[in-house]
Amino acid sequence: MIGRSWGSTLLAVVVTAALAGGIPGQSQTGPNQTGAAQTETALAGHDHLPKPPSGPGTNYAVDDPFTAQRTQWWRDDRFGMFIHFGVYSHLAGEYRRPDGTTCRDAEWIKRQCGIPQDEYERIAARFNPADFDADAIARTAKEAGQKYIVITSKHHDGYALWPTKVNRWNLRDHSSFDKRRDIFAELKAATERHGIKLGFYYSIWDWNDRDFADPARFDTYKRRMYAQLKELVDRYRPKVFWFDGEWSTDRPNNPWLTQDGEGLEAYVRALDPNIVVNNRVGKRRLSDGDTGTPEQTIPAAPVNGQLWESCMTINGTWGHAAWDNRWKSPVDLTRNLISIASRSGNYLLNVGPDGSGRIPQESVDRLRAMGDWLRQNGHSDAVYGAGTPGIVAEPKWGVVSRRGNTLYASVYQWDSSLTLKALSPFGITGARVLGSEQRVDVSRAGDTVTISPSGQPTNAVASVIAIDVTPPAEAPPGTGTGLTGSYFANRNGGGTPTVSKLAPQINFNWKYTGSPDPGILYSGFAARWNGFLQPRHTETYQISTLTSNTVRLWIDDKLVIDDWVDHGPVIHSISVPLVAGQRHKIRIDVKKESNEATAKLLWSSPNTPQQIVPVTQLYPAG
Ligand code: JFZ
Repeated sequence: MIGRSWGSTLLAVVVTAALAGGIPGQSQTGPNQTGAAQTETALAGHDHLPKPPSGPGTNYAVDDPFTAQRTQWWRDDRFGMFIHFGVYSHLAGEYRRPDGTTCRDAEWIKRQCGIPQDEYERIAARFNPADFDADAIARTAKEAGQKYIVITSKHHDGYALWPTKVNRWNLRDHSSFDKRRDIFAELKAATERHGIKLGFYYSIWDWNDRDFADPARFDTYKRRMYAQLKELVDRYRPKVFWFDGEWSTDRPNNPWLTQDGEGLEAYVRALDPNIVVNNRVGKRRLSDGDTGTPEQTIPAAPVNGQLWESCMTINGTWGHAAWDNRWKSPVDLTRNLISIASRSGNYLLNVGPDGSGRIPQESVDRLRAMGDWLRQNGHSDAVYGAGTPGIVAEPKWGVVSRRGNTLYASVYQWDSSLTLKALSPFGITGARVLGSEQRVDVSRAGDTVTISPSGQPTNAVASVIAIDVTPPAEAPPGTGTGLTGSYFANRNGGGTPTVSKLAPQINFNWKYTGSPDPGILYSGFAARWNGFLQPRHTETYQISTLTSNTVRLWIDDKLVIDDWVDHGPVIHSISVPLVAGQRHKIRIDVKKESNEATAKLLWSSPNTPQQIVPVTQLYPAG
């Protein structure tokens, strides 16, 4: 993540420096208490926070996010609105120092421009988003085709946008805003009215809390954070928690560790098991949370091993900056959305309301243009509920998404002859240009499919050609019950297994404190799975292991993945041609020596979006 383009040289330099820090003992101490006084009484009401499971026998993998009912909406919706809003919005991106010089930034302005705490608190005291119109925001999202909203509940400056009882550093207790108003309650009601889901960004890194940077007092901070998250869940029932600020840095020092992520993720799931959690809950690894968070960038292909969502600015900054006129064009923004959907990702597109609470008109205009494209000719079918095509490669002239057995070719560079490379055999029963009566001819030679539209493009952003396909019949679901699991209370998998039991799926996230069985300590163990794997399609599968520590995978007695050196969470993938219905011998060995343990077995194929290998396709040994 580090060093990715921000579209702003200034920010890039600044943030890289910030992230490269993390030198202990360099944490800034400042007069940071006045407006933020966390009294012990404030915590008194939060003594009974949920206690998530942990310890031997715990598997933190709650389900397969690729296929779970819980994540279905998120996988279908594809397009969300990110909102960065807070005290910094009031400055509109510019701080005038007492000596008359100015400094520019956005949501990092307090830190990057060195605004003293007492001064930032005076600025907060003037913050008055009186024009915050939740209904208008929800309508703007709706008209754009955005299906969910993720708003900053607390950014790095620690300022809460809801009336938290944990401290007074919030919009009700420290602002010029109407004390009777609660903008999150307003947004919750408005999003519900318009059928939009609501989620919260929450920064772990906190520049304000006096206990944050002190490792000795960090647990006290964590309790406050837990209490705030419980408030957000109890009051507003969010569908998403989008964590941030999990990285190691200084000024103030960030003591957050992967161990803390284990606890936080389990805690959030204990608050509400249906919440979709991003990977910054831990340390942005494939084993953290449900969703990957590429920032200001679009992956060239589906992310291997995790659901994903690209978050991007609509200009160049997250928080409102009046000077930032680097507005992306509606064409680029719309194509970003289509391209992301064609790679099975989501697009979380940011707006930064100004200090009065209004989304800048330039943003509203661009969002409306995106909605116009989606509404026109039924283009939305190429996006919602659509994902990677699998059976064709991404062409040069645009992108192709797939929903069921229809391919949607979104053409950026129109031509009377458009070729597609087939990655597996399929038939074609028809093709049409959405919003046009023109004839579309389809011909094929080897693995090249040529689509020849007879007329003009229908849209300058992207014209969509729908192609109905018939992939070869798949085998019916198997009758499998899982692999035979052998679990050893030693690190080399020697001797008689301590525990033997069926593993319906290989979908384990034991992390630090969990283990395969209450009788097996997390300090070190080994696991082995034996049995048979049964594909449903005759095609080349990609089989992947996502593991921490070490892994070996054999298919048909052939060692195909061999990583016996202690490692962090990594994914290894191999390609194997398989035959529908045939059973292939499979064996997986993992061991845990220290740190975390994860063991997942995934597959994908041209006609199988990536998923944890389902139980019906796994059979026990013998
Ligand atoms: C983080 C925040 O700092 C930023 O203000 C914004 O909220 C964004 C969505 O998320 O930005 C980051 C975090 C980490 C890196 C870059 C930007 N990084 O590791 O390079």
